[in-house]
Amino acid sequence: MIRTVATKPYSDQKPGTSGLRKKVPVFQQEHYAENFIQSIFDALDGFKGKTLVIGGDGRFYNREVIQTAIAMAAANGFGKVMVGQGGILSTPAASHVIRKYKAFGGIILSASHNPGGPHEDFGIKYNAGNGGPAPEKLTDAIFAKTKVISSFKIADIGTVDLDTIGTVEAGGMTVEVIDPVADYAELMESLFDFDALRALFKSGFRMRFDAMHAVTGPYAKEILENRLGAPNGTARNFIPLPDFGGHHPDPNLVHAKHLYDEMMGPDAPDFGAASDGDGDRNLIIGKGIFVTPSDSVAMLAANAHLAPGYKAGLKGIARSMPTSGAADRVAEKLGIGIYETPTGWKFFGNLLDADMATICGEESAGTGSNHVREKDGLWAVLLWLNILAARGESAKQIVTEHWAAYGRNYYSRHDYEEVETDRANALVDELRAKLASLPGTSVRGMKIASADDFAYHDPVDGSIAKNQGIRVLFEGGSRVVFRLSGTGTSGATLRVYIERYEPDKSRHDLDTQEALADLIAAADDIAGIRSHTGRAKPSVIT
Ligand code: VG1
Ligand code: CO
Repeated sequence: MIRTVATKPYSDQKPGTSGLRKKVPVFQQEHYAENFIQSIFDALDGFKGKTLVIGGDGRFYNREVIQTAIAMAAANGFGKVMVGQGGILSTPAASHVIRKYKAFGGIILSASHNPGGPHEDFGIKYNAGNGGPAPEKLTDAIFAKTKVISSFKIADIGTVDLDTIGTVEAGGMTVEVIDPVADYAELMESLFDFDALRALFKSGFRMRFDAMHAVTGPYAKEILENRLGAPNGTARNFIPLPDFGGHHPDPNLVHAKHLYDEMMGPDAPDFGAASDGDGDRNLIIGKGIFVTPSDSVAMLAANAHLAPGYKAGLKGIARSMPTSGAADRVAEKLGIGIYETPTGWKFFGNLLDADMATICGEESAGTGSNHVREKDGLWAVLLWLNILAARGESAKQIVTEHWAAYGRNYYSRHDYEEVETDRANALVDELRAKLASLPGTSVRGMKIASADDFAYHDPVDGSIAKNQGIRVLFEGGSRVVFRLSGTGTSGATLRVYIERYEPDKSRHDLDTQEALADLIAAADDIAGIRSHTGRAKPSVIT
């Protein structure tokens, strides 16, 4: 039943910020997915007879690759596969299932916030037994295997029925099709005060949750409407579609503009939220106020003790380097540790496992805690709801009170998408070459205090990750950060992160782009963004 199939390596299977992401036609090349999956198994040790969790965000090509992964898991000697019904598991739910059932690890099929469809994006990533994305050491080992692979193993087991919950035998291995929502919903119920949330909705609290035709639809329907009693229609676009209805399932102010407009409108609901393709990101918009993800992680950390799951307080907070320093001020006030990591959730795993951090966050709309080892979109939404219920205040009140207490970190990210790779690399190379000469010089009247290429020294395992983003820090704490995206699938995406701290309460209601105008201009002066990219303005501003 088990076949060993000869294959040739592909040279482009290096995992990025979050797994391997490519266009669907790339994945459809002969043995492309098989090569990568076999390379994952080849880089692992000791899984014979153990359990592998498999699930995806439901995008185009999900079912095909799931069948392949199941047949290859059987051939490689796994004892059991647990797979979400219909091939569905949100990223945080997969993380939870791996942990709850003590699986050896999991394969998550997703390209997250990238669009889906026959000509759009697909992705594969491996999560380890702690439920978290493979650390760099493992992704490097997987990449090394992809370069030398000569065969893969697959079992002839026919097509597994992914739609019927239950257990079947296939190729000497057990396949259990599980309800993708049940375990996750139960976990949320253990962390948050569901009675208080039911009472909130009963009192007439109105909410909009936009699942963007991506994986969180069934989760939001079950938790918000069925369990918490929010009115029918609270969850929008809740049926996962293989092409996300033709949209980018990226919950930001560009791709979820309709939600933003509704929340700023005259008859706005009390609270608006959205999640991305694989359910690990969150967009939070209160009635009349957008909450930046960097602010959101700070505000959630400051108030987390109001939710039952966090009433003992936090051990520490971790944020990715480009995320604003708002969370640092909360950590300082709470007297707990603050950790600054490179971009990508895989860097939080060690801190969470070592119980050094309880809440983690990224400026890209990712927030999560030690309940799983991934960022978690609905979790962030439920924690916000729990805080709103406990404080009896609006999101806007909570945000403005937070700024008054801690000061406001004006923050924005400018993305230049699909820039020619050579031009983007030239920008970065040039910038790197002049880093040493920048400190002490002034741009637009602002003095540069330091400039470097961020390197992370993991305090738990001692590993070092270099070249994780170029930072230019000004006197007074303002900064601009430059890095190239590791999740895009065509050309290069330049991300420019801009931040300025404003302690003065009377200056907390400025327009963000205006408040940052000097720094935005300085970023262009320093890096020559326009001349290098040939773009007059960013493609996306968040
Ligand atoms: C982006 C974000 C990063 C996030 C990653 C995965 O990476 O900036 O913060 O962890 O996407 O998110 P990059 O390398 O493109 O900047 V998800 O929701 O796409 O898995
Ligand atoms: Co995602």
